[in-house]
Amino acid sequence: MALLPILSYPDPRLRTIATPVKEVTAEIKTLITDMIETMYEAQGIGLAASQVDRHIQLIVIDLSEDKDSPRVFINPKVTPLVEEKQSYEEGCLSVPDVYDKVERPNKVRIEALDQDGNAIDEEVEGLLAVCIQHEMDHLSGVIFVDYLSRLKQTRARDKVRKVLKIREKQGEQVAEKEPQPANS
Ligand code: K1U
Ligand code: ZN
Repeated sequence: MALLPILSYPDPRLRTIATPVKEVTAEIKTLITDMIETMYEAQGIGLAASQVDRHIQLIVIDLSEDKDSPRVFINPKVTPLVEEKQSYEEGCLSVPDVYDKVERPNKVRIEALDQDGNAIDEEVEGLLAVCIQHEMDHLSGVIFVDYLSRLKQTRARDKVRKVLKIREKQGEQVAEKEPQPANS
């Protein structure tokens, strides 16, 4: 098992659109295990492959208190089941220490495959509905701060920069910045 570096806002790689998984290979199974371990270590309740710089349609989520019930969603499709939206305070492992309210439909249908290729078709509400929509956004290159004001986005950028500096000083592993062309 391995811990994977998580990309931080505003890294442009977070804007990449994820492609469908064609086959659950041994390599994808290893990625799933590593993403679950990375999510637990970062104390998150979800993680999209995009956040670890793997641009495929793969999400892991664990809402259990004991962190012993990870769920895997491959090639997920999410359909809102209600028009009304509810506000929920969201966080993001790619935007550390920033929390804000986002409005989303509170009931959705999830269709996907699990890690063994079994079909998932569920109607869900509450935190799972919020979390799967947040993770689906990652697969489309959308980050929850995109729903906030410009001012809040600027503050989020500054906050992330500060948090990463502190983490680097503390010797924590942070994801390398995307290599820049020599003339930039
Ligand atoms: O995608 C991610 O970065 C994971 C993210 C999932 C998420 C949390 C809250 C609402 C929507 C999506 C996190 O796990 S953030 C850290 C966290 O554990 C958390 C933050 C706020 C509320 C509950 C949990
Ligand atoms: Zn996130």
